[in-house]
Amino acid sequence: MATTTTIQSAFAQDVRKGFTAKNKHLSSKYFYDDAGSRIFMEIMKMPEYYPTACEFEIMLQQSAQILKQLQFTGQFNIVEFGSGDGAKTKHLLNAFTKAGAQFTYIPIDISQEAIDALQDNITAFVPGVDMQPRTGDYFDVLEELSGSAIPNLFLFMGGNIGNYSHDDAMALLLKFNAGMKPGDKLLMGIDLQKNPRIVQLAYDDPHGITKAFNMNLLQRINNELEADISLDQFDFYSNYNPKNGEVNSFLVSLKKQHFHSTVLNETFFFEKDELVWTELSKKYSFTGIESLAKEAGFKVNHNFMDCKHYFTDSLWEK
Ligand code: AVJ
Repeated sequence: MATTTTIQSAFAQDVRKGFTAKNKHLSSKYFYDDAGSRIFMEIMKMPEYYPTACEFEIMLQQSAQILKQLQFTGQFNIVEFGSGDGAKTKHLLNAFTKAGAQFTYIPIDISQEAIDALQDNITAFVPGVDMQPRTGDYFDVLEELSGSAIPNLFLFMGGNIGNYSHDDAMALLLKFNAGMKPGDKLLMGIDLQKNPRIVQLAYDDPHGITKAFNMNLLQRINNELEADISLDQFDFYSNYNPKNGEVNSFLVSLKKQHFHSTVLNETFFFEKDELVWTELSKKYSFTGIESLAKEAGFKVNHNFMDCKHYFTDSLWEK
């Protein structure tokens, strides 16, 4: 009998695994296809979604203090993990340049398109900046830099750490730490615990943009895995628990139903009101930040916060 082996994408495999699990789930990393990235840009423009404006304020107003706190004397590298469009980072680079700092900016992103846009954006705003962009894996670049004696500032902005469970965050931070030498710094965007209504509204907005962001996962399954999901048979639910700082987001099946994927050659079944967990967005307390840093082998140098104290760019030292 002939056997056929089909090599399936990570997305296909994760949909198969996540949609047959007892508690259905799909990783939030799959939000960011082209359509999803456009929806995320809409989220960042919403007044309810405070993290973007907060981190922007920190970059605009406190970059000179951040530079001072680094206590780097000569030439250094600024290595950014997941650089995006540089809208916030360009203010940091601009302030550093104006203060006379001597650095090479090394943004790393998986998307070449993102890197190209970033390069135009940064060079227009910070003329003469020494920029050496890379596409691909963060840890390949970390490995590459590890032989050099030049101090590094690593940037992990935007609050992406919030998408990681404690164990996954620890695994990531330990990998960062392993690629750093003593004295290297990590500046990480972290969303802080605050009035629960403010957090709830940011992740369950009245415009339905966050709902569309989540529903796009189903559209993506339809498109890429040739599935026949009726999007109007699913809803979106998001909830902030101020006791543990977790926002958890879900898709909700509005009826007992199934869909079929031609690519996966499989049918997936849902009960009425069954959930698909799509995202964790964890909010930290200062003690939570301290213990995370300590457990991963870092010392917290300083928390740079916006004026409302909603968000911190936390500066850590190895
Ligand atoms: C890009 C991961 C920081 O969790 O706040 C926004 C993504 N999800 N609204 C976040 C997101 C819902 C965002 N991060």
